[in-house]
Amino acid sequence: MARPKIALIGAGQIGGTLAHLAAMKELGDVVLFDIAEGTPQGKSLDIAESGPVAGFDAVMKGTQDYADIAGADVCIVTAGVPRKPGMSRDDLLGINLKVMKSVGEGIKAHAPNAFVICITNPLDAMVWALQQFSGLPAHKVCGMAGVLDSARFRHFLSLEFNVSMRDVTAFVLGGHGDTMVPLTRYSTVAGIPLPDLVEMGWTTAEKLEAIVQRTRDGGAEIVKYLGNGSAFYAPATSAIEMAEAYLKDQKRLLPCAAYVDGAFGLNGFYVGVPTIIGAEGIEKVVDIKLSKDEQAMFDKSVDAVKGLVAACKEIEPSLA
Ligand code: A3D
Repeated sequence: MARPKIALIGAGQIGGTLAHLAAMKELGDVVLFDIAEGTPQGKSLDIAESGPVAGFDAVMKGTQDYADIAGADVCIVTAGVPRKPGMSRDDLLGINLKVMKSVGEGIKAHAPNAFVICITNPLDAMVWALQQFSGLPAHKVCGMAGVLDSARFRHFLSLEFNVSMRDVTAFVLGGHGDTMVPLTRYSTVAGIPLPDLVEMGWTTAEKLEAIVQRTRDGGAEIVKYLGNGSAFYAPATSAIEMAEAYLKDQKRLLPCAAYVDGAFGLNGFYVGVPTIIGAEGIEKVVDIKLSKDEQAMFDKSVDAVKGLVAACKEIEPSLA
């Protein structure tokens, strides 16, 4: 049986890391597409040349031609521009919306059966636009943010509790922006919910609130350090987890930006929610119960995403 085909649209910092991870994990053959001439070719050749040492079998190809993504099983989209210090994700909307139009049309023409994972910011609005431009079924188009935001939360919690990151589970829902909703009640250390750990004296409510805020600011913290781009190792690792769940039909329960129609009181809207990812794509949106406070935070986050979607419709009337 032929290996699965993974198309990476955008061969920048995240795209290159995705290609390396996909090859190292032998998820399939990789096509790296970018408008920057030479970049995808150079990165694919470099990764291919690591193959004999690392010991993986995967064909790597760099291209400027959408025809090369034909028949891709998975497309991961990072094309566009990242933030610079002082910018919010929302400042990228105008320029990245145009990029989503060309990428959506390329996927529609050459890889209409793919499972598409968008990473380009502002995430929730871009994944919505990408689904509209590509015309693919909504359950086959999703966005990566919740896995990353939850990973950041898990990392900070493991430092606070001095326990292995593997034993910390966490849920971050809502839009991928300043209004994201880290759910402390659904986050645990080996099953012990965070509010119980506060009662047990492992941490204080104040410290927990500071960790929640650091999670919300997690992207900006890295943008500030790097000075000329945004995070790429953890974002790429998170998207690869989602791609693997699809390719291996793992039925993973992962938070991601998915099309929600009916659950959480939403009708036809992309936002970060718990989902099950398997061979059918987004197989289910898991409608968990939220407390009054959590629902209010979630609603605020949804309103922020609605504002971005309205801005997209103003810029690109064909989306209205
Ligand atoms: P970067 O290293 O600049 O790579 C982007 C690549 O896209 C560049 O190589 C460009 O040449 C290429 N590109 C631009 N326009 C097109 C086009 N029309 N078609 C094909 N390729 C094009 O950025 P990056 O990899 O660091 O980040 C990529 C995106 O991910 C940015 O929008 C970031 O804001 C976003 N991002 C999202 C998260 C989430 O958690 C959602 C995290 C980190 C970064």
